[in-house]
Amino acid sequence: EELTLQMHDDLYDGLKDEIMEGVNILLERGWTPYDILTRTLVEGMGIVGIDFRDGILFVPEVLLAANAMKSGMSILKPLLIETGAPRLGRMVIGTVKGDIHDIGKNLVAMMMEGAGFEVTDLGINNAVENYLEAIERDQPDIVGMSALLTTTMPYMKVIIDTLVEKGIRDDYIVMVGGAPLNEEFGKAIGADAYCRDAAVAVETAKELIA
Ligand code: B1M
Repeated sequence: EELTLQMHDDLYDGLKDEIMEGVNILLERGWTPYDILTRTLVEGMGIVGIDFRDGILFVPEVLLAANAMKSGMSILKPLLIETGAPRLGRMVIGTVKGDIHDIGKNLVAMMMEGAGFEVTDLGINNAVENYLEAIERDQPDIVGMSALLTTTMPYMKVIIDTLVEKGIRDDYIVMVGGAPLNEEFGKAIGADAYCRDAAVAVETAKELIA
């Protein structure tokens, strides 16, 4: 599809209005919100990520791309959240301390809500205290953590270790995700599950909560 390629370019160039227009056109063409999300926005951000890594794009450009992606997501959000599904459980999710990447975490939160979970989104840069406070307040079934940096992912273990110390680790399903993580890391830090993407997060949550 030509428009998806165009949208990859528009995202790369941080063209917010064009991204919003593209999303609306694809919706009119009958694309599902999920397909639009994965095939235009997530794929497009993958391309941005490669050139960011290779020093072709820099932070200001990537920020523009991220903002364009967020405006596209804002159109899709109500469509993804809209659900007649019965409430399946509660989740608290946040990006861990030192890390300000939030697009993936936002996507997981949206898809979880769409699947019928009540989600408290703690936002970015969360110290363990933030998780503890939210856990106490909301009594979630699931605690979700996101990290996009190799330097911040170890902090997930700090959070899990704190839950263990407090004797409440087993009261919650702990799920982790983010581009630099893998299955092995999830196991090593004592999480219940590593989730490769938002769809896997939803499936895993449903499985583990049943
Ligand atoms: Co950053 N950045 N960044 N960045 N950035 C990465 C992560 C990087 C891989 C780029 C690169 O070099 N190729 C690299 C990390 C390298 C490393 O650690 N080894 C990097 C770097 C270095 C940095 C800075 C240090 C750059 C600098 O300042 N010199 C800096 C750090 C700031 C900080 O956090 N302290 C920085 C800043 C930024 C921006 C602000 C410019 C911007 C973030 C904007 C925002 O989020 N609001 C940004 C972006 C956009 C990226 C890339 C290009 C894209 C991330 C993204 O949004 N992807 C990224 C490159 C990449 O990831 N390949 C990169 C789209 C999103 C849908 O995917 O987040 O992976 P993702 O989420 C997926 C899954 O991972 C999973 O599901 C999601 C949806 O399917 N998932 C979960 C994620 N969280 C989950 C939680 C769960 C379950 C599943 O819980 C249950």
